Amino acid sequence: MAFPIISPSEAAELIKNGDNVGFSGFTASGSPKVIPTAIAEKAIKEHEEGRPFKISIFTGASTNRWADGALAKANAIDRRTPYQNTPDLRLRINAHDCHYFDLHLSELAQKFRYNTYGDLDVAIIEVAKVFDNGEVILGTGVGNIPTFARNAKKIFLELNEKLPEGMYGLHDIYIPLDPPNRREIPIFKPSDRIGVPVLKLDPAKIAGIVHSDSYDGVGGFTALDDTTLQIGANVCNFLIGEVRAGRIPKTFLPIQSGVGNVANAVLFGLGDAKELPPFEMYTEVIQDAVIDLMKMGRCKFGSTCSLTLSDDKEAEVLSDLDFFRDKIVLRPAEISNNPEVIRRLGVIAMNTALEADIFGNINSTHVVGTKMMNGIGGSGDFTRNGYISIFSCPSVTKGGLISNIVPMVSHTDHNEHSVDVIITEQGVADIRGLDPVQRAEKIIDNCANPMYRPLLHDYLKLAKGGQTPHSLHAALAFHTTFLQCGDMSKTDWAKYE
Ligand code: 0RQ
Repeated sequence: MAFPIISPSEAAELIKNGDNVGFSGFTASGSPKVIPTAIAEKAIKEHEEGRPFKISIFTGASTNRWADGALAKANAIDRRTPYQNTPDLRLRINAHDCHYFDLHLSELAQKFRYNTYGDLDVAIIEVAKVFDNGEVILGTGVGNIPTFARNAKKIFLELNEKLPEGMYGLHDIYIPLDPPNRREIPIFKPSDRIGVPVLKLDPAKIAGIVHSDSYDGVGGFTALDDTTLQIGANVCNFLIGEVRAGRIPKTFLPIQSGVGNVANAVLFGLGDAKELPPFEMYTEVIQDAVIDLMKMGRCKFGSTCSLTLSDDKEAEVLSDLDFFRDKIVLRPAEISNNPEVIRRLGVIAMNTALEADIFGNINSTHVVGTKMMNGIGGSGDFTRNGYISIFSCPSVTKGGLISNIVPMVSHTDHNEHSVDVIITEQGVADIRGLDPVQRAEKIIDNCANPMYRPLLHDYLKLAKGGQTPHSLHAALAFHTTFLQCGDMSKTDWAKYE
């Protein structure tokens, strides 16, 4: 069956104000590129002519500057979930121009299958190859597209010239049965394959194919510096200690790592930690550092939802697929992030905090408690279910004006019950088995920056009450002081005594 070849603007014309639209991909990887830009252009025109035009966008995770970026700039996004990271969309969300709801990434597909958010009008899918029977080879990120494609009334494909047909075999497409008929998801090691290498679409739904020709446009990482290198080294030393003590088997356990500069530095550190055996990953994103670790033989296998690579690294992988094909599997988000599988495999979960409090609660999403940064992403899926759950971050931000260790987090994403270890460049606080006050002493002494340690100890003296002492009056004083004068270190406890 020959599918119509259309232009991005012809596709955009078929998308209506108020539509629910599902995008392929996970992070910028595998996200559509040209149709969203055309939708944004249409939105600008509609707005100029006085007509409303906004769509709701459902994804695997964040997307890219041509999708979230362009559509946010055009103020064309009504509802959005589950994770985002473009500056323009962040601005729209915090200005309430866009109704964003943050969700654990593993949950969206099932919620769609039960119609929680209404019908899906359109799915836009980036592909490497379209077969005449409607089967497609997906791109560098899978996300929730198997479910979106099943539910959508109409499908547009973006056939990206940069993606070689040799990607065949990287993907493992599987949709579980839903409750009450759900069976075990039969993954017993990261490399187990349980599905099929192609996504089968209903040919009758394919409304058109649009050509595109660009890499994913993943932003580069900030160069490693003394702080991030030290965080990486501290994480590795902690893991080595766990293996020596027999709390992690000598054969090691699969690793998950979040996204961002800190996560990249932690992965870089694993390359040098030769006392740790070559390891496998059961994770949601594979960043540049992992590709280097695979080439060095340090990372043996990666199960992931996406290859979140800078353009140069993406080109390197796509031109050497024979090397990578037996080392990588790309899965849908509800499988890469599946709590059942994460718990079964004993995944070592490593995610990044904006701030941690002295009792072990984590804020990963809200700057000073109110401004959405990116979203929880998969950090909750992995943290709650990991064998060991680690959070890392620098001890201070903005040259020391912000302490990332605070008396009470200004927003809670991960609570003390799920967090095992907090790591900064200052050191490691293993808080397993400690009561709240013991945890506080350890986090302050081992993780807080020396310039903030006296203030944090003084807070503990001020704090009163039961098992978890607090001064509810003073608990957010670091944040209110920062909002008043731009420097948390100016916090004055005398005002709260
Ligand atoms: O801001 O860019 O203006 O300088 O936050 O901070 O140190 O570069 O760290 O790139 O690793 O991102 C938590 C945001 C960290 C990310 C977060 C400011 C800081 C800087 C970024 P600038 P860094 P990273 C994977 C799983 C979500 C949860 C998760 C994230 C910017 O890792 O989104 O892990 N995680 N999900 O200056 C105010 C503080 C701050 C602060 C840092 N305490 N207060 N600003 N910043 N700490 C994702 C997926 O599932 C796909």
